Amino acid sequence: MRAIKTTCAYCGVGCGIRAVVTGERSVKIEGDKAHPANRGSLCSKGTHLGETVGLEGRLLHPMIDGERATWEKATADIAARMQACIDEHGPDSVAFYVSGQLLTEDYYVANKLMKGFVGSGNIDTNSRLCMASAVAAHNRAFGEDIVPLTYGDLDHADVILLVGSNTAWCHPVIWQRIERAREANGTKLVVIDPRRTETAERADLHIPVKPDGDVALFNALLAAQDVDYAEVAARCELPEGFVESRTREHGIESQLFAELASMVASSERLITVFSQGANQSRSGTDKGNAIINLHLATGQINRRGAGPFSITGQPNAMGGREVGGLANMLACHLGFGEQERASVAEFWKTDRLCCGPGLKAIDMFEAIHSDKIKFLWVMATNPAVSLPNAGRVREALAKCPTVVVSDVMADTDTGRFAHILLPALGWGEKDGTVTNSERMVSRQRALFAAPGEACADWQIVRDVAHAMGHGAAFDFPTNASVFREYAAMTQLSVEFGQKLNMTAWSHRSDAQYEAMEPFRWGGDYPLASGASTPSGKPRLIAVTPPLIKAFEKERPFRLNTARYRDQWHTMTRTGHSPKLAIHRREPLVEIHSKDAQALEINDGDLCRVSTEQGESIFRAAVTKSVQPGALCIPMHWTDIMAGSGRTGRLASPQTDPISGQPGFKDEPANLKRLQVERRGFLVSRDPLDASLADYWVQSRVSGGWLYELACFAQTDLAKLLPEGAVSEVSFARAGMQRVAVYDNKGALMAALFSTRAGDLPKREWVAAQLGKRVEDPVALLAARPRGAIVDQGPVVCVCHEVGQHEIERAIVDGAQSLPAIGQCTRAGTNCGSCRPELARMIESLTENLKEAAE
Ligand SMILES: Nc1nc2c(c(=O)[nH]1)N[C@H]1C(S)=C(S)[C@@H](COP(=O)(O)OP(=O)(O)OC[C@H]3O[C@@H](n4cnc5c(=O)[nH]c(N)nc54)[C@H](O)[C@@H]3O)O[C@H]1N2
Ligand SMILES: Nc1nc2c(c(=O)[nH]1)N[C@H]1C(S)=C(S)[C@@H](COP(=O)(O)OP(=O)(O)OC[C@H]3O[C@@H](n4cnc5c(=O)[nH]c(N)nc54)[C@H](O)[C@@H]3O)O[C@H]1N2
Ligand code: SF4
Ligand SMILES: [Mo]
Repeated sequence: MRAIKTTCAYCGVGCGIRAVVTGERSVKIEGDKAHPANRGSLCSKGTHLGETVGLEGRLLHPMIDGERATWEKATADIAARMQACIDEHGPDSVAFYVSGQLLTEDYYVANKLMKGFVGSGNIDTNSRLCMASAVAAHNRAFGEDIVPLTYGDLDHADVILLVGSNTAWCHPVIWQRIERAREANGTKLVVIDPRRTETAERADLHIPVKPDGDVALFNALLAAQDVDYAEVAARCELPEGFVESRTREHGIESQLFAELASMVASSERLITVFSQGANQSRSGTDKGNAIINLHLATGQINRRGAGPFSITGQPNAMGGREVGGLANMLACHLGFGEQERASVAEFWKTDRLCCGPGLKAIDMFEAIHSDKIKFLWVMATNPAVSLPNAGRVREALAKCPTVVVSDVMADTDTGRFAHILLPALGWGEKDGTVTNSERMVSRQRALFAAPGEACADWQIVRDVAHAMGHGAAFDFPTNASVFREYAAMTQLSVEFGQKLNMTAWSHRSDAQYEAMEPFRWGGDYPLASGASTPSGKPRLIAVTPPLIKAFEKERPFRLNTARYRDQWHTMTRTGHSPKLAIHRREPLVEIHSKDAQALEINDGDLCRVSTEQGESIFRAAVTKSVQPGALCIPMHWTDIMAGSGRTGRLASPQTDPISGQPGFKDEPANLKRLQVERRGFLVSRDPLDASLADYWVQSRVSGGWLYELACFAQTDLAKLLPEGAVSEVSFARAGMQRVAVYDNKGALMAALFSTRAGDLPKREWVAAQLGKRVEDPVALLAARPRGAIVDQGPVVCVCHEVGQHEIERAIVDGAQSLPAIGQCTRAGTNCGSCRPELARMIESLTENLKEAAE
C-alpha cells in the first residue's frame, strides 16, 4: 500500500492529506501531520473524501451533442468553432468561465490561451462570486492582492473578529485552530454575523449586525479608537477627508458596541477574519476596506498575531488570482497598463495579446443574451446553479451557439446545456499545485490512474491550443513544465514592484516538482517591507455606509444564503457520500419563531420562498438563529438533487460596483406555507425520476437513495416505484400507504411510505435494508425490526455514527465536557466537525438539569 501526500479537494484552508491507496478506487484518508496548514486535522468533508472517489456518475468520455466522441474529434471541433467565432465576430465573441477548483497549471494554460492567443480578456472565474471584493479591497489598500499574514498568527492574537464567516462549518480546521488558541491563551472571539450560527454560539461576543451594516460598524469602531493621525500619515497614504469620513452610526445595541470597541482598543494583537458575509455584498469592496482601515490606522498589521485576514473558499481560489484568472487582471498580479502588456506579450511571444480587461461573470452571461458572446467554455464550475438569477443564466446557456463544459460528472445542471462535454480528471487523479488562504503552495497528487478517457484540464486546453495552431507557445509536455513557465513569469511581477515571486521554481526539475513540499510565497508578512503602491505605503480608503433600503410590502423578508457543514456547493461530489448526507437531507428555510407564528408556519412545513427573480420550495426550520424579518436558505441544491430547492434562481444579479461581485446575502423575499395533500419518503436502490411529486429531494444512503416527497394535489406516489414483487399495506382513513418492492431474489429494491396525516416512520432502518434479502416483510412495512428497538435519534457524530439520544444519556450521566462525551460515546473524537453541536447540547442539557434541580 502506498501513502501519498496530497491536499484536500475542498476548501481554501488547504489541508494536507496522507492518502493510503487501498485499492483500484479506494483510499484511506488521514490528515498530514507534517503539513503546516492543518498539522494532521481534517474536517468531515476531508475525512470522508474516500466516499467520493468512486466512479458512479462520472463522465468518462467526450460527448458531442449527446453522443460519445473521440478526443481528436472533440478537440478539433472546439478549436474550429472557436476559430470561426474569432474570424467572424472577433476575439471578444469567445469566453471562458473557469473556477477556483482548477489547479494553478490548468489556470495558467487557460489564461494564456484566452488573453494571449485568442486575444480577449474574456476569461473570468467563479471567484468573481467569492473573492472578487476581497481582491479589490486588497488592491486598493496594498496596491496588490495580498493576504498579509498566516494561520500561525491565529495562535498569537488576543482578539479575533470573524466577519461574515461561519468558520465552524466552512473552514473547520481554521476553527479548530482558533478553539485551541482560545483554550491555550484565552484569546477572545467575536462573531459579526446577522445569524446566530454555530460559530456565533461559541463566541465570547456575537454582534448581530444588520445585513450590510458592516461598513457602518467598522467605521464606527475606528472612530471609537484613540488614533494619532499624524503618526498614521507617516505610515500610510491618508486621503483628505478620511478622518471625517469615519461615520459613527453603527446600528448595534449601544452596550454591545461599547464592549466590542473597548475589546478592540485594549487588544495588542487583533486579527479580523472575513469571508462571504463581507465579500458577497453590493458593498463588499468597501466592507473589505473598512476592515483593513481599522487595522492600518491602529497599527494592527505586519506583525505577529495581527492583520486583516480574508479567507478563501475554494482550494485554489488564490492560485487563480495569482496567475490572472480574473477578467480584470492580466497575469501574475499585473494589470493592463501599456508597459505591463508589452512585457507579457514579450514573455508569451505573442502578437495577439488582449487589449484590456474582459467581461466579469455576470456581464459575460449578459453578453450571451445580447449576442456578443457566441462561444462559451465552462470549466470546473456549475453556473446554472451557482450564478445569481440562474434562470436567466440558463436562458443564456440555452441560447449560446456553442457551449463547452469540462466537468468530472456526466450529469450536472450546466452540463445539460453543453454541446460538447469533456471529461476532466477529478481529485485523486489530477496532479498539480494549489495555493491556500495563507499563500501556501502545495501539491495535489494523483492517487489513481485516469478513469476512462478523462484528461487533465490543462492538457485539454493545451491540446485545443495546438489544434488552433499555437503549438509553439503551448509546448508543455508535463504539468511541471507549466509550473516552471508560470514561476518564471512571476519575474514580471517582481519587475513591476509586486511581491508575487515564485522565480525560485522556474528552473526546478520535474523530479523536484514531484517532491515539492508546501512553501509560502511572500514570507509571513509580505507587506512589512512596504506595500506594492508607488509610494510603498498602504492606503486608507474613505468608505461610507451603503444606503439600506427598507423592503417593500410584497417582499418584506431579507433573504440570506449560506452553506451547510457537510455539503460542498452544488453537491456534485459530496452529494454522493452517505455519511455527509446525514447532517442535512433537505434544504431548509430558517425563519424566526415570531415570524413563523404570525404566518402560522410550523417547523417542518413546506414553504415557497419567492423573490423578484423566481421561487423555490424549502422546508421551514423555525429558529431563533435568524433575526425577525430575516430568512436563510442553503446554496447547495440543484435540479439533479431536488425538484425545486434551487437558491440561485432567487438571487439578484446586482453587483458591487467596484469588484463586480454579486450580493448573495440580502435579497427582498416573501414566503408562504404550502398546503400538502400527501407526503412521504421513498428509498430506492437505484436513482429514479421523482418528478411526479410536487416536492422531492434526493439524498444518499449507503444502499442507494432516499427521496423526501410531497404532493399538493392527489397523486399516486406508488407510480414512482420500479417493477417487481410487491408487498403493501394501506389504511384508507389515515390515507397511509406503505409499499415495498423486491427483486426476483427477494432483495429490497425500493420502499414507499406515504401518508395524508400523522407521522411517518424513521427513515434510517428502512434505508439500511436496501439491497438486502428481507426475511420479514411485515417488519419492513412496520419500518422497524421485530422486538425492542433503541432509537438513537438523529445522528450527531457522523464519523462514529453516534445518535443524539446516546449523547444526551451520556450528558445526563455526568459526561459534561467534550472530552468526557468523547470518552463515553466516541462522538466528536475524529474530525471534530460536530464539536460545536456537542458543546451546544452540553450547554442546554446541563442548564435544563440545573433548572430541574432548583
Ligand atoms: N461546508 C462547506 N464549506 C465550505 C464551502 C461549502 O460549500 N461547504 N464552500 C467554500 C467556499 S467556496 C467559500 S467561499 C466559503 C464560504 O464560507 P463562509 O463565508 O463562512 O460561508 P457562508 O455560509 O456563505 O456565509 C457566511 C456568513 O455570512 C453571514 N452574513 C450574511 N450577510 C451578512 C452581512 O451583511 N454581514 C456579515 N458580517 N455577515 C453576513 C451569513 O449569515 C453566514 O453565516 O466556504 C468554503 N467552505
Ligand atoms: N446563493 C448563493 N450562490 C452562491 C454562493 C452563495 O453563498 N449563495 N456562493 C458562491 C461561491 S463563494 C462560489 S465559490 C460558487 C461555487 O459554485 P460552483 O463553482 O458552481 O460549485 P461547484 O459545485 O463547486 O462546481 C464545480 C463543478 O466542477 C466539477 N469539478 C470538480 N472538480 C473538477 C475538476 O478538477 N475539473 C473539472 N473540469 N471539473 C471539476 C464539479 O463536478 C462541479 O460540477 O457559488 C457561488 N454561488
Ligand atoms: S477544512 Fe475540511 S474541507 Fe477544508 S481543506 Fe481542511 S479538510 Fe478539506
Ligand atoms: Mo467561494
